[in-house]
Amino acid sequence: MAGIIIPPSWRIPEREAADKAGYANRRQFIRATSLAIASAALAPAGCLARSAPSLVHSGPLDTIPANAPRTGLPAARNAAFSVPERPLTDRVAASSYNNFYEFISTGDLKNVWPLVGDYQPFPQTVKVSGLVEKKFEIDIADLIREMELEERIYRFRCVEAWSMTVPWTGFPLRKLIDKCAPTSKATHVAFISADKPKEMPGIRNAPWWDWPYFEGLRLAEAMNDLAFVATGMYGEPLPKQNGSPMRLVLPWKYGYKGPKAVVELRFVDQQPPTFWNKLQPAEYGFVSNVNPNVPHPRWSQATERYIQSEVNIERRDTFLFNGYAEQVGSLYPDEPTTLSRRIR
Ligand SMILES: Nc1nc2c(c(=O)[nH]1)N[C@H]1C(S)=C(S)[C@@H](COP(=O)(O)O)O[C@H]1N2
Ligand SMILES: [Mo]
Repeated sequence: MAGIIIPPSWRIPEREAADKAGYANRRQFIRATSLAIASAALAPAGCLARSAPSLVHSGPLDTIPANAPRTGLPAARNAAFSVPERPLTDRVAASSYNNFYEFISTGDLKNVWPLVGDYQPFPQTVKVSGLVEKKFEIDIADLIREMELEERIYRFRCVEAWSMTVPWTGFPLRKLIDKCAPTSKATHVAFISADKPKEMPGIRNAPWWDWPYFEGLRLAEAMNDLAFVATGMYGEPLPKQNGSPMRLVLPWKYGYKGPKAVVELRFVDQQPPTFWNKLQPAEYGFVSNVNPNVPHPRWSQATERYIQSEVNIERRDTFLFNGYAEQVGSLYPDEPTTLSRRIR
């Protein structure tokens, strides 16, 4: 199956791709291999075979779930959120160069869309738990239909120093949090992603990782006007590989702070653990604001590869808070503004 997918020439060469998985994969491979060998003896035949996901989608834009709600689409653009200094990323590029480790754990890490065939984002529910007035669980399609949708154009910056500009459709995270009614004891909110090993080959093939994906924010960060729940992009429902049925977009933070396929919000009274921080604390902090002054231990963050399309990739300067200092700067009085080695 992999043989028929020809990686486009714009894919970043492996030596440049500062992938987050590389290190952890190598470190954990040995553990995993011995584990696999040990359990192979016990498991029924076939259980550990790398089952190939079914190739039911013919292209990266063909992965929009047929049963995704379309109420209110295309949503009106909110002119307060635009990116004047660069053009939009081509939508094929935004849906064919992705990070979504639930689907992929080895090989061409960014080529997620051919592996999402078995994933059924709808129906799915989101659970609201922890320090809330009343715990509840609701159908995500119902939630999407109920919210007033808007479109916002945001800069998007991955910690691996590539970036895009994406028109997201969705609603402010604050509106969802208001619905959740956290109690006065809640200081943070944890987000938990879908855990569907039968539909997600990356979870099956890397069972030693700490699934499901989990992230978190201080409540004040989550309530900031920029924090967005995306349920669509480019005027359509989210393609599966972009995080259907709903994902967070926090444009002033590195991409990994925005979990995809969120199925639980848990309100807590202390800083929650996060997926990449737990795997690699020396490289991925809890705060993780985009900051050209704070290099990743293995590469600079001063510039980024701006992916406008598959054939148009430019080197650009990275902005403090990804260009959103005015909106979020006051939340981070100690954010380094000169060259620093501090991981936050
Ligand atoms: N559940 C989950 N959410 C995730 C990830 C992931 O692997 N799993 N990757 C993160 C990273 S590293 C980035 S850069 C963005 C990528 O979003 P995109 O593929 O839509 O550009 O999703 C983030 N959210
Ligand atoms: Mo990322």
